Amino acid sequence: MELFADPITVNCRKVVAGLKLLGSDYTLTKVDYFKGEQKSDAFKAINPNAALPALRDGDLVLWESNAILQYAADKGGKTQFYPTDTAKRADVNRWLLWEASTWFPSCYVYLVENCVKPLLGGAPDPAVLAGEEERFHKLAGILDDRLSRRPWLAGDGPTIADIAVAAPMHLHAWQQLPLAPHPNLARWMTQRVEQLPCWKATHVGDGFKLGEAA
Ligand SMILES: N[C@@H](CCC(=O)N[C@@H](CS)C(=O)NCC(=O)O)C(=O)O
Repeated sequence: MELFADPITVNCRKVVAGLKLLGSDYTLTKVDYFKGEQKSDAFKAINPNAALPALRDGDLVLWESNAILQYAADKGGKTQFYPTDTAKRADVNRWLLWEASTWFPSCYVYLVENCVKPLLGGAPDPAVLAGEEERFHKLAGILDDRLSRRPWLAGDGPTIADIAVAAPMHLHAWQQLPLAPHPNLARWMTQRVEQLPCWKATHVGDGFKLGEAA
């Protein structure tokens, strides 16, 4: 499998960490996000959305990070991380869909305002951040409630759902995500997800610096 990605971005880090969790065999072809290489004609022939990541496996060309995780898990027969039991799989699928449609867009506001804008010489817009607060706390509250009763989002161990939902908050300190009212969510992130070898190996630090976590 050939993965086209820039491991500093949310959805690429998600897939790189997920493939490591799954033990998948793949090669990484770097597409430089900040150089805008995802917008090149060559890359748009692979993903017409001009967005990262994408995967090629023989004749299959796949985009959408969560679809890539589902495919890699099924291909490798990794039922521990993506169960085949109908109800358990539906539970994981629910979190994958919710992450892409609902959770990522909310966390992304904090990433753009508090990380990307200052890095490019701008400043966060307090009105934009204030406007996101209510939605963020509603969504974080859903996760916090779920994680008050279980160590991982779905099942007794980590699944691709944990990797997917953690990715949009991967820079939570630099993003200044308001996690204080959500202790179960914060604990899951810092004491569960961030302790996984696949997460440590794909560490992204402030300033979008790559390198193994301390
Ligand atoms: N739903 C897509 C979202 C992909 C996406 O938005 N990727 C970002 C990087 S995390 C991107 O490349 N955006 C294009 C751009 O900003 O030019 C997925 O999960 O793969």
